[in-house]
Amino acid sequence: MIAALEAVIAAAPFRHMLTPGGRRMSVAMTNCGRNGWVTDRSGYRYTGCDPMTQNPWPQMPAAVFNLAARAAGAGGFPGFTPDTCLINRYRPGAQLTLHQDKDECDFSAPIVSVSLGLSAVFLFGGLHRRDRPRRIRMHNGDVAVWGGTARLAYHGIAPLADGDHPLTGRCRINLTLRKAT
Ligand code: MD6
Ligand code: FE
Repeated sequence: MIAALEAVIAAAPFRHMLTPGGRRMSVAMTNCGRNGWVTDRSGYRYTGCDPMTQNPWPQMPAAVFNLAARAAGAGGFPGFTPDTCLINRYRPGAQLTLHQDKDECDFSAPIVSVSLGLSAVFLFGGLHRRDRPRRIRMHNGDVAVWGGTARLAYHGIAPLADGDHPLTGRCRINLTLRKAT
């Protein structure tokens, strides 16, 4: 998995995107698959090309697609065909504030999330931002399948604690696979 991702990252390097409000995200991101999630001053959206290189996003490695499809099936969502894989890199201190994933066209498809490297605390809230989130530790190799009534739940990642992981060094990598279009 890591070897396949290294080729993706060589073609579409990690970058810190800007929120629509102009803030630099602490999480560095890139994508593979037919669509890629981006944010800048004009908002959140999916694009077919990497705005940094103008090239189409690198193909989704088969190992990544197959893992996601298999995990979704095991979680009760057979026939998942993700067309996008967002790759998030967290260094110590990086975080993702509470948000909903709602830039996709079809909320009947689940999301599959794969955690690699350093552990993180996943904040899993409810359908309203004010709902107090549960804290769930995500470790290397953990896969979360997320859909149905939870598809639009608020969630985030608490600031990453420092550490050193044999697979990734001083970072956590998260893959978030979705059906965007
Ligand atoms: C992360 N994940 O784990 C960020 N979104 O680094 C997400 O924002 C996420 O893991 C929707 C469903 C699953 C996720
Ligand atoms: Fe999310």
